[in-house]
Amino acid sequence: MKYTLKKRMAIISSYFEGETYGLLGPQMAATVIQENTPYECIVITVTRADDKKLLKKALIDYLGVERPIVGFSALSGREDLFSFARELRDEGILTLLAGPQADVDYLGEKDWQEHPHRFKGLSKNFTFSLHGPAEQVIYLLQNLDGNGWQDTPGLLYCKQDGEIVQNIPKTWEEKFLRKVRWDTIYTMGKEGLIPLKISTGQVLQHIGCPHAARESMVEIGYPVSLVGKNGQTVKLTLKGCSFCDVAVDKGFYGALDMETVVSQIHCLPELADGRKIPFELINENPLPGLPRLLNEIKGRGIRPSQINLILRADWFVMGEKHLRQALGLARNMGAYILLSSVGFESFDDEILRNLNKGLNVDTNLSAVRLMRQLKEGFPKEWGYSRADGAIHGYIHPTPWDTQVISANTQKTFGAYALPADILPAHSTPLIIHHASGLGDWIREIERRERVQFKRYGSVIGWWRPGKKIS
Ligand code: B12
Ligand code: SF4
Repeated sequence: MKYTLKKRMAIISSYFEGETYGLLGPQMAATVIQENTPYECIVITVTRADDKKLLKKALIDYLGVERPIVGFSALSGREDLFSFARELRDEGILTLLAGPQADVDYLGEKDWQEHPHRFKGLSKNFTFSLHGPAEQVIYLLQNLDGNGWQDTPGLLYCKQDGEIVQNIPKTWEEKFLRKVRWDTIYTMGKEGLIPLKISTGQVLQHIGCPHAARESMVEIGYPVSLVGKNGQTVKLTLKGCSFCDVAVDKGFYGALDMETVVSQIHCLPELADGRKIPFELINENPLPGLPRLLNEIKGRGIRPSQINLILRADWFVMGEKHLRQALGLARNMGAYILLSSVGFESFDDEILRNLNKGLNVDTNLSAVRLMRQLKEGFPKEWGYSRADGAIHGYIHPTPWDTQVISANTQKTFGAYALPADILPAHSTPLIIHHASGLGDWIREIERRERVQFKRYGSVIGWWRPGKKIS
């Protein structure tokens, strides 16, 4: 790659081998940095298979000598990347943890000081952490000389005595969410960094999730691995699904205005025929506004090729009328709508309750019926199945699986032929991030039952019965 003479910064993100999707959060942050500071900024995708020695060499070649800064974002709990950050920090590079969960992952798990088996946080791996909107980094980069950086909004840093200081973050400002440069993303080639050509992008319409705006009191059952505790529960006040760290990280800020959304769509790269590349609309309840969005982009001469939707089953069923209208418009515009992921999560009511999903099996099955019906009416414009490229959410195993639940679930799978088109090739095991609602659930069980569940970095290992404390 060719380098300009500007100061340079890179953002490292976790990635899957062979993939070609863009990374909206890190790429939006890189855009904000390039447009508002003297720094050139690229995003480097790193898979588990990438050789860290080669990566370090490529990174150092890119950064040059002038105060190298490396940001990290969306690391998916990868301990290889936590160690890589620490290695860079120990060699004098300024490392910055940002993006979703940056605050709680830097701080560590609740009360870890009194419970040494808990996740201790990443304050030794990163010089700073920055939680919240990307534009906060502008102040940080402008004030690195002297002590001015200490006032950066959203900044977390560790004082010499080990105390962590946490500044209040700024709120989201739409003017910084309008532009994304999609050509800033790189991958490791044999000789060093090479540009990654992306084939799918993302467009942000909702920050956070409306389900996370509702507070509810939930009773979550004990894990079946704790023998003899059947029927016992833990009462918690939760916002959103109990496993979801987005609910905790972002809550619900609301919808972005139409101009902001259309401006992001405008930024997407084009296919050879001039249509925009497929994009995922980040909005858990997009159907009520979808016909208007399609009309807006049509009116401005933007031609979408494919829109991927990620939805909750209840909002999908409720939005049928709007979706039919949107599919009519899509037909007219030559566009395709893919229901790329519905978070079914389970086909058992007790498990759905423990996940605080806010819906039941009947709603999930109504969604399946509607998905299939729409294919009959809109065969060319509508996709929903695994064969169409959708990966619907199915969380399994969970701490609440019993033989009875498994047998009933298998019956439902058979009765509704779910393996044919709905179920993903592999289920996702329940992951308990330490800062999710289920993190509080498992810590309460540890307290009551005097047991300890093992930590795997920022994730709590619910799958093995806890070790008894004497
Ligand atoms: C859309 C989405 C996807 C898309 C696109 C991914 C992307 N990052 O663009 C797809 C479907 C591909 C995807 C896949 C996965 N995702 Co995803 N995804 C999301 C989702 C719903 C929205 C992300 C987004 O674009 N938000 C909008 C942007 C604008 O907000 P943002 O990311 O917070 O970024 C802003 C700031 O945080 C900041 N910022 C971000 N990075 C940086 C870096 C620096 C240096 C600075 C200064 C600022 C900064 O600037 C941005 C603008 O202000 C989030 C949940 C959420 N609501 O955030 C999960 C999320 C990012 N995904 C997550 C995960 C785990 C995954 C998967 C591993 C899931 C899986 N098991 O397959 C994969 C792998 C992703 C990967 N890294 O390879 C986790 C990441 C957890 C973590 N902390 O590491 C999240 C937070 C969801 C969750 N809590 O589980 N995902
Ligand atoms: S899992 Fe989905 S529906 Fe549940 S709170 Fe998180 S984003 Fe919202």
